[in-house]
Amino acid sequence: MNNYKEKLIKEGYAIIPASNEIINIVDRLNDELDNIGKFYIPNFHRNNPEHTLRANLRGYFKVIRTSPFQLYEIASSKTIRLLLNDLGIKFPVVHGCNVRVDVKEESKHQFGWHQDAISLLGSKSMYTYWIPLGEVSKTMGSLQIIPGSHSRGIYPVKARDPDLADESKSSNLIISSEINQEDSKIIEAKPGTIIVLHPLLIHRSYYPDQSHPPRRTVLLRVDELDDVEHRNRGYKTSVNGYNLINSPEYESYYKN
Ligand SMILES: O=C(O)CCC(=O)C(=O)O
Ligand SMILES: [Fe+2]
Repeated sequence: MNNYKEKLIKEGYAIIPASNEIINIVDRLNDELDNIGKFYIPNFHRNNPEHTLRANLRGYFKVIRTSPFQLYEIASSKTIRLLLNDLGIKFPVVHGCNVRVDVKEESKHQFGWHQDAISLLGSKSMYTYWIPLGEVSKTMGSLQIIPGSHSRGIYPVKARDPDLADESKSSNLIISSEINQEDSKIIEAKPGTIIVLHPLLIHRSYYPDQSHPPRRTVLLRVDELDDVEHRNRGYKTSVNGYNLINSPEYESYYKN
């Protein structure tokens, strides 16, 4: 077993360095996001948070979230295919593939401490592939994780936006108990790096204290159909409105 798989099993995450293929797609995706931005702000600049903020107020984010073709190029890239194969995913299907653009001024979009599987369900190997489109760090914004937390069970949750959806409907469930941050880690990575997150790893959006260039990322999630326990439970995922609150039969599956 090579290093990254060992890390994924032991610590619940792994960092795969950027391939030339992904870097090339990321460059074109960034250009596309700029070009769409220019429909909203004529001199749109990707590093100016004020531009993204103003564009978002006029609907920019809704347009870019799942639309750019380059998103699907990432999902179907050789790099991702090889990685899925190496991770032992036998029958991969896309659960979701979307862009985020985060600016600290829109802190309501900050996703607090959570475990993805509770909101999204899916197979035990439905990892999240988190791909920054720019540098991520403590000063640029990133993801904060608790290494090893994926093997500490399922945490109690509440809805992040109770006015939008209650617990049984929400796909944004956050942990309601206190989280010890002592052993947390802020991911540092270059554009095109693939950060693989175990579905039970505790993590959250990390926004720096000071203003920062918009943090652009791609979130790809790939489910596994060749899994008898997932199949027996009806292949439930958030795509069809399921989460762990309305589908508690998934609890015994995740606990095994
Ligand atoms: O990208 C982020 O800030 C957090 C997103 C996330 O954790 C998720 O959508 O599951
Ligand atoms: Fe997440």
